[in-house]
Amino acid sequence: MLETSSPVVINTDGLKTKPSASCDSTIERWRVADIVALFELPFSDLMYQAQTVHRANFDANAVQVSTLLSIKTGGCSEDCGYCPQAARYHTEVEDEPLMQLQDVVAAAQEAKANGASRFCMGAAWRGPKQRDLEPVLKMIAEVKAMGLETCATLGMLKDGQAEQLKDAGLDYYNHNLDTAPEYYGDVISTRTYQDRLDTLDRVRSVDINVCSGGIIGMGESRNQRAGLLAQLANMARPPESVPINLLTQVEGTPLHGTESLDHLEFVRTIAAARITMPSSYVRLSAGRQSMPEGIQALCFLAGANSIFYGEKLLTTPNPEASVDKQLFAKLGINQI
Ligand code: SAM
Ligand code: DTB
Ligand code: SF4
Repeated sequence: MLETSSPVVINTDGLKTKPSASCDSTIERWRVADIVALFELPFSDLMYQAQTVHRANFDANAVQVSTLLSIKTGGCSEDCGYCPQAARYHTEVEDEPLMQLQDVVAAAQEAKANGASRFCMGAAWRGPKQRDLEPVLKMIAEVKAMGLETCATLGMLKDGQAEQLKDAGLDYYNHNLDTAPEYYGDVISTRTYQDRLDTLDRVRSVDINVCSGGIIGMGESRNQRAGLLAQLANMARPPESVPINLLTQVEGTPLHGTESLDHLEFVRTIAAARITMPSSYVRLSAGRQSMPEGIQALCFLAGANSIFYGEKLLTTPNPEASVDKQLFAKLGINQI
C-alpha cells in the first residue's frame, strides 16, 4: 500500500511508487487519500507540481480543440440529476429527432473551418438501438473522411456496437463516470456505475480511444472528487481524454440550486487530474461560460490542455469561438 504523506512528492510520470496490479482492469496507482493530499497542498505547491508533470509530458502552450454537436436532443429516458435532456424533468430544452446526415456534415465543415481538430457527436439516448446506430455510423464515416478526428457519446453500448463504431472510423468514445462510486446513486438511478465501466471496457476492447471524466460541483465532497479521479487514474489504461465538467445548473433539473463550487476548487481538481493522469489530455469541459478568463488561465496552468470550442455545448451556451481565439492570443496558446 502507498504511504500517505503531505506534502506529496511525485515523479513527473505521476507514479508515486511501482504500480501493483489489484485486478484485471485496475491498478492501484493512486489511493483516494493520496489524491486528497494533493488537493490539500498549498495552492502554489499544487500548481507547481501540476506544471512540472504537464511540461514533462506535453507542450505546455498547446491546447486541443474539439467541437460538440447534439445530433439528437432531449426526450431521454434516463434520470441523470444534472441533465436538461432527461424527459422526466421540465426544462426549456426542445426535443429534436436525429439530425440529417447533410446537416451534421455542414456543422463539421464549420467546426473544421474554425480550427477544431475533433468533432464530437452527442445523442440523448440511454444507448443506441441498432436502427439508431446505422445513420450515426454514416455520420462518423463522413466526418472522418473530412480529415477530422471523430468522437461520439451515445450512452451505453451493447455487445457488437463498439466494433461497428470502430469499423466506421470512430477515434474516441466519450462516456463519463460522472462522480465517485459512493456518490453516484445520489445523482443517477437508471444505470449503474458498473454499467458505465462495462461500456468503457467495450470501447477499450476494440481499441477506440477512451474519453471519460466527470462533473464537479454536484454537491460531492472533496473526498468524492478525489474518488472520481482515483477511478480514472487506476484504470489499467487511464482514458486518453479526461473531460472535467463544472456542473452547469439548469432550471428544472434536480441539481439546480446546488451550492456553487468555489472556482479555485475546480482548478485544484484539474491539477489533481493532471498529476494523477500525466499522459492524458485533461479537458476543461462544461462550465467555461461562467468562468472568468483568469480562472480559465489557471486551469491551463494547472494542466488542462483541451477544450470544447463553439458557442454551444449540447444544449447550454459555451463561449463564442471568437472570444476563445482572443483568450488564446492573450495567453500565447496554440490551438491544436
Ligand atoms: N446520453 C449519453 C450519456 O449520458 O452517456 C451522452 C450524452 S451526455 C449529455 C454526456 C455527458 O455530459 C454526461 O455524462 C455528463 O457528464 C455531461 N453533462 C450533461 N449535463 C451536464 C451539465 N448540466 N453540466 C455538466 N455536465 C453535463
Ligand atoms: C462531456 O464530458 N461534456 C460534454 C460532452 N462530454 C458530451 C457535454 C456537456 C454538456 C453540458 C450540458 C449541455 O450543454 O446540455
Ligand atoms: Fe440522458 Fe445522457 Fe442526459 Fe443522462 S446525461 S439524461 S443519459 S442524455
